[in-house]
Amino acid sequence: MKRDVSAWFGLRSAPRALCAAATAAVAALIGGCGDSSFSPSVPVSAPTPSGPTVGALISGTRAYNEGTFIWTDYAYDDRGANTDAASGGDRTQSAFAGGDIKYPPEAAPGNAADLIELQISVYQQALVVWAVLETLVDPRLPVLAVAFDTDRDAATGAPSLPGGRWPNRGALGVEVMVTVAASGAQLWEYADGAWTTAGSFDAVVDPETNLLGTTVPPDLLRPGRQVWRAVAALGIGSAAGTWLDGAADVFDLAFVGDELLVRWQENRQADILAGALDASEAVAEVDFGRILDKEDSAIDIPAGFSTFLYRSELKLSEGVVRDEEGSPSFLGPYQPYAVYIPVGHRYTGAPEQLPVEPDRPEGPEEGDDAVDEPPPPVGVQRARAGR
Ligand SMILES: [Ca+2]
Ligand SMILES: [Ca+2]
Ligand SMILES: [Ca+2]
Repeated sequence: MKRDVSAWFGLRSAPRALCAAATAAVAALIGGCGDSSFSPSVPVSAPTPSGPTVGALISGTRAYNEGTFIWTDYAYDDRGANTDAASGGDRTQSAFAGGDIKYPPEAAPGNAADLIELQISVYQQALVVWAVLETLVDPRLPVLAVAFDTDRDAATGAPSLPGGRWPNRGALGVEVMVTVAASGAQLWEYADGAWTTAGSFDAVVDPETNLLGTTVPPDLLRPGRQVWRAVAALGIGSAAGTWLDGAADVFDLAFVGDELLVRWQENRQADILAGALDASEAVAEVDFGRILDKEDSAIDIPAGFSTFLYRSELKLSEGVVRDEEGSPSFLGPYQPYAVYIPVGHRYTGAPEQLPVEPDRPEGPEEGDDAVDEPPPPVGVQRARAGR
């Protein structure tokens, strides 16, 4: 479902036919978008993921899943930059750690820019980007940017994303960026020290499935089988504008993993957003050859606690709502829970029997006839991860 948000942004999504015309015109202007055998055509639209998530939902992990590169984010880590760190507070202290950015009142019930899963795929040579959000009530709010360092050289391209709301430490080096909002999707290019828009096309922002995404017309950009470095940020739009023009905040990043099991697992992300940790910590390599080959990679998670996400079937109101005492209720469908992987075990995604060594009763020593037949193991059924 796509809603008219022209009252907010003063914009209206261009009709598909107009987008096609604009796309062809831009392609003719910029040229060199890929191999010369390709003819400009009407933009394609990849099917909307029905899941809407793909794969096991394990926070802080990357995987290739049968044609989709997936990043699974942490839930409720949409707390933006650690401004305490930026102002000299000790970020190793819990009082100062983590993000400090609050949603404005017009973003009620909050949690409006909380990435759960980012999916990158290819459909008929076109780059496809989908984001699943924890909360998507007002389609005017979320604004997603996925930027690519196409030459895998941080020294070339844009050092930062537009808007200045992420004062990153270390250059991102991104050449192109795809943005998705209810007002439409755009491809941006960085050249001669400035970002410019290379094309506008349709976006999906769906409060029913909590999905937002787009298919980039292949006339404008085609990843082929290249390996690109990627960075993705989620913020909001307001009546004054979006985070991409500096008028609102960035709340969440993709690809920042290895978070401690404290707060909302956003300490590293909040320091990256504050410029206290290097931006390269928020970059992932995306291998489009592995996507085209429909590779299904294993998720390697270390022994110890990992955060999994459970998608509730309950239809709640979403957002973070506080009662009269100020106690919050977290009403999005994706609920985090911790899973402990014992040392010596690997997560495979399949149900597993964990043998438990029973207390050996007093009795015959090993080698006696009575212990030749070992007792059956006590089975512990470990729940299948994800859905
Ligand atoms: Ca998140
Ligand atoms: Ca670059
Ligand atoms: Ca995040």
